[in-house]
Amino acid sequence: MGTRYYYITTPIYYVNSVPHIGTALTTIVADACARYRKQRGQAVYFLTGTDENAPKVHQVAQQQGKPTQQFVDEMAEVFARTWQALHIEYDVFIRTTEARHRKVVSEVFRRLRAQGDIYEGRYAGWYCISCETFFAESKVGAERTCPDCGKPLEWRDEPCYFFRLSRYTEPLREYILSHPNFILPEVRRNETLGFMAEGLQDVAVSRSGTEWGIPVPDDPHGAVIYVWFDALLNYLTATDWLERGDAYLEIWPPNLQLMGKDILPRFHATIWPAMLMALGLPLPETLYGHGWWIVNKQKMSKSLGNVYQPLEVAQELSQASGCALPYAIDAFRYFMLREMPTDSDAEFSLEGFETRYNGDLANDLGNLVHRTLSMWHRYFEGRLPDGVHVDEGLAALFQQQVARVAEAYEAVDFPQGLREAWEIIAAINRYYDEQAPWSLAKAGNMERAAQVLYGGLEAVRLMSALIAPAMPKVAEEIARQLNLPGVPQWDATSQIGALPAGHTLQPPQPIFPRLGKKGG
Ligand code: ME8
Repeated sequence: MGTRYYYITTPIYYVNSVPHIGTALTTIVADACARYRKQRGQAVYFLTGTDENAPKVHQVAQQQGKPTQQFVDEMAEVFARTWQALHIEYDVFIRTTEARHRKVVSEVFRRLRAQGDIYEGRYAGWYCISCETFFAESKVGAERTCPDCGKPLEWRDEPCYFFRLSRYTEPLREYILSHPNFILPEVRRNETLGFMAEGLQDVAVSRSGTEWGIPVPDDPHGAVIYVWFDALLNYLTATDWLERGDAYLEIWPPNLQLMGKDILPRFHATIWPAMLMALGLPLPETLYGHGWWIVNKQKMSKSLGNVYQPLEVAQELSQASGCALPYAIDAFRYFMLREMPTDSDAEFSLEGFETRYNGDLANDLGNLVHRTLSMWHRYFEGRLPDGVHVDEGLAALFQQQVARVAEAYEAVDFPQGLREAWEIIAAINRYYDEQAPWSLAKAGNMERAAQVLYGGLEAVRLMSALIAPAMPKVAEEIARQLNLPGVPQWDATSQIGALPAGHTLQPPQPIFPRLGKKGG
């Protein structure tokens, strides 16, 4: 077998609405994980895409008076372009309307039906078209509204195919209990075990009355396959499982599948692994479910008018501060990761974003880079003299922080990783205050001034490496100002004092202009 890839996925997003800060969160976290792995020299296969076969997608296309295929083509383009604009470096953008995906889904359906894991029955119950889910009479109350989203339900009574999920309750429970990293963070693992406590019920995996979707193979009633059964298989389609013999094992199984908490217990941590068990395929290594962004303590929704779009947020920051757009986009990525909801939900607000921008980016990071390079130019004409090295205490702190950042990034804990990285900036600010390199230079103690500024410069070089998963364009710009050929690989962070005597620096250029006070 050739290269073994680190396989990382986001969910595929429904195309009935535009990308927002919720879908951007999952995608940016995935991108940061992918970039971190690449910086460590690993081969990465990063998959994202769009979920296009849902009846609600068809419904919205009809409301807009567009042929559904045209609508999904246009929306897939909106998603792909948004992710590219957010500096997302995915390897494959999959769409569930692709022929190769339809082929995989039909084949899986056939195999599971042939082995008795899919059987024919009848479903009578209340159906939520928005959640694509059936609910038992006991769950819907007198109002007949969806227990999940609150929208009105419709009564359905139809022949239906079922996936024998109940059969996999015990094997799955055992798997979860014996693989502590299978579901992260731990709250999600507990939620999943709670969800399974009374045993999993067989799920209806076909739908009648819609022509949009992947047809159930050889079905006399013209049913289509349930959109979740279809959508989950995208992760397998992307490996060319049916086409490449054993070569798909270079990619399969996924190392890290990221998603929000809402689609973990019911779908990714139960139906999905059960489908893979039924197919005899290895299960993903880790399913990670983050929390949600809430706005003013409420769920984002079109009707409340509190849905934020990532590019608009970044553009506003760029206009208000004068920060170049690529760096404003990186600032947005930084905010998503620094404040990322992990275990619980987190509040998103423009004020919170602006505070982080002014504090962490303009005052801390931007200022460190700018004042360090300025002093090198002012006192040393931007050229490193002979004999400089980093003070011992500082070098030890750098090494400790780099290790802590790596540990947090590996655990998908970006808030923690970035906090640890910012400790380096805080340490240099203290170091400059204590050592006052400007006074040393004024007093003519150039040897010591160079020594102190060399510590600061190393911090800048390390920061360029440590922020790269979160802010790739800013990292490149810092590397350019340092006159490095590119952002340092992760290995280069273990070597403290890598910039040699004689190395010259580019003139400093501000990256994050401060936002003025409101109205000022
Ligand atoms: O669920 N905060 O697609 P989707 C954080 N097509 N995350 C949020 C969020 C918020 N306010 N709102 C949504 C689907 N998300 C299916 C997936 S995969 C085989 C099929 C996250 O377009 C949500 O948790 O509804 C999930 O990870 C993704 O956005 C869902 O997007």
